[in-house]
Amino acid sequence: MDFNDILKKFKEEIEKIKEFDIKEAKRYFENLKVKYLGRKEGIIPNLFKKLREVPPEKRKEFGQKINLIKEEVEKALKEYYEFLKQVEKEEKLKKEYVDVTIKFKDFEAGSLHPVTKTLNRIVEIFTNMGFAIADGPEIELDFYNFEALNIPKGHPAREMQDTFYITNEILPRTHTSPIQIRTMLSQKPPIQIIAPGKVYRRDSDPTHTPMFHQVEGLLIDEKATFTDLMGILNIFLKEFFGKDTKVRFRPSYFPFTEPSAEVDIGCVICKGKGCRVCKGTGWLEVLGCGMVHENVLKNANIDPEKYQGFAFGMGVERLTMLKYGIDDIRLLFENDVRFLRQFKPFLT
Ligand code: 2NL
Repeated sequence: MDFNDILKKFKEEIEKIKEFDIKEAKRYFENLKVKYLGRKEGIIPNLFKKLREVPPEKRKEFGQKINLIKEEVEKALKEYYEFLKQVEKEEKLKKEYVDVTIKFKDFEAGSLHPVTKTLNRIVEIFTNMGFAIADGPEIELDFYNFEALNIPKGHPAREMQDTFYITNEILPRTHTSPIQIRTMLSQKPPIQIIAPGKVYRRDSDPTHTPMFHQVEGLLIDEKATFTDLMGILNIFLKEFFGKDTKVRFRPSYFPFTEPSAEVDIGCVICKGKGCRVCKGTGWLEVLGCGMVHENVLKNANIDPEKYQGFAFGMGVERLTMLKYGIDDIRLLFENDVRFLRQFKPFLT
């Protein structure tokens, strides 16, 4: 048995690996490894087994030679293993590259929901005038939603605003006013905030949904007058509906403001001539407002001798409907893409 023949044969065999594709080469490599080094029948382990039959005086030399072959074989296998790994990696890179120039299916850009757009625009106009944004919980206590706002138990306004009571004391807020009560109780005047958010009322018809959005505003200072309120709302409405918009204030009543007013704009549909939308009056109601009632100031720990304030409130869905000429509020909640597609960014 010539050891050099074994080594020569092995080198020939492993060299052949280059003739195969990577999958076959890997299998061939494993077989070769078993053939030469396999513990049970491998050529080299078998040589070690034969060591016993070798005369003792030659055993050392024989053993050293086998070890040498073993080292050579192991070294070559290791090199080819690295080689296979490299080839495999390159093949994978070739096959799995990412084509960043690939042409894909045309897609349609989405757009913000019209109510979101209106809300964003309202917030933008008031923050530009120095109002900060305030937030609060949607599930409220009776105190913040009614009691503090001068709407005691048994007051007809509690019946007017049909409420989804959870318990006697806990309810989803029916307006965002409780945000302002909480702000007055936690901050010192001057206060100048808007309170946007979802509100809940038991109401459902072409102009009412059980959940809708409101933005209320509140300004408290040593000198805050009804004229300031009129000026701010006049600017807001001309910014929102256009600079030629007509604005008028009508005396009204809210339990939380005194005096109170409702604000109309010239009908956006008929420009004041009278139509179905404005019911022939030429005017559309868009806002409620007033000077904060002194009972409300007291409930919020603000001294009515030192401070005055004004407040206002508006429905975001209502403003959206008027601005875009939508006649049924439910269109804003159905999310029919044929409707929503009409509010692409370029339509503002
Ligand atoms: C409307 C009317 C209004 C207020 C909301 C308010 C809040 C506090 C104190 C006093 Cl904390 N008032 N809010 C005042 C007047 C009218 O909303 O028609 N909303 C849709």
